Amino acid sequence: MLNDKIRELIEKSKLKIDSVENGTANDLQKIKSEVLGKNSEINGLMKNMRDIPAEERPAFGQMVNEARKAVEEYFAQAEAKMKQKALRDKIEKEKVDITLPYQFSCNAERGHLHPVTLVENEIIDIFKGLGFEVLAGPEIETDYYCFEALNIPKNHPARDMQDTFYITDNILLRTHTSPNQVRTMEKKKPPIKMLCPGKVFRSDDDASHSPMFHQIEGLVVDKNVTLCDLMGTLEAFAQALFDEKTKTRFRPSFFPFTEPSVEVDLTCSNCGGKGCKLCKGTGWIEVLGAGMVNPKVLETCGIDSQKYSGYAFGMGLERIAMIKYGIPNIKLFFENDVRFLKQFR
Ligand code: 2U9
Repeated sequence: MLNDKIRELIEKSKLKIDSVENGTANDLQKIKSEVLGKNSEINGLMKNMRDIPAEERPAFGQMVNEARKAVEEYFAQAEAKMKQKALRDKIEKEKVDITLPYQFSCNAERGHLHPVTLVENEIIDIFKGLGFEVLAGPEIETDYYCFEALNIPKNHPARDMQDTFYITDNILLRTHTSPNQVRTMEKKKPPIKMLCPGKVFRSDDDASHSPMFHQIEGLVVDKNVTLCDLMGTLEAFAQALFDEKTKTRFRPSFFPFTEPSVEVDLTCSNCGGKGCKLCKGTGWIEVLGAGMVNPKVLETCGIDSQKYSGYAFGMGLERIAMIKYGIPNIKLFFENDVRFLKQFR
């Protein structure tokens, strides 16, 4: 049991600790040495031990220890409270309203999206509106996913060393985003309605070809998917990307991964189909490749081609941006000349 004197001492110590409630951490440390330090009253009590009869010493010692513990705990609470308050004050002082518009200084220029990104976002928005989901995949691929699974036989020109950047005999930089559709079909059961944007790599280099460029490919696999679905979807897409007067023309073509295959021309966005320099006087511009997914490809990916059919399409984003903005050379996209880039602000 604590006797009155000790109880009084505890209360006195607590009051001292309370007195620095609004003080600094330094003030608190000063009080600590005053109430618990070498020269504190509590310590002094221990020194008085020899004046106490021997039989009362253990009980007295215990009382003093309990008193010290009570003051120590009270001090620890006060210290924690002070730290919390300091943190709250700091947070309050450093509060930033991230919703406020940025204050531009007069000569700081504002950045903006690259024209290829602008076109990519626009195309993604259109297809999202038609129910497509966007799924990206790896840029480094295996021979199997890039060629074999897509019915591109060993002697096909697309596998030629001239077109493909090989890392090893089996590993390469993808030449199209199609391997990602193969991977998706392996993992997911139809219905599949996906869009795959991304970088692709081909050993090709002139005014309209770059060794790295961007593609967007689409794939739809479900029951009863027909060429009419493909044609209607691409017509809706073309009209959303250019304008509602844009017409589509489907020419027979060949790709190993689609059967039948088509190349898709749009009426020239520059002259509206009358004929100009951009469309070389024809009124038409080739914009997409497409077709019905070859049943062999569906089967390779584990999809029953008796039950399901699909269509696929692909386009080069730089080509679309060149047509849309009248850009004469693909290299302009990659030189990062601000005089060029600034025009897409
Ligand atoms: C799977 C099955 C079929 C994607 C397709 C094209 C036609 C095509 C070119 C356009 C311009 C490539 O960037 S470009 O040079 N693409 O002509 N792409 S059909 O067909 C697929 C894809 C994945 C599983």
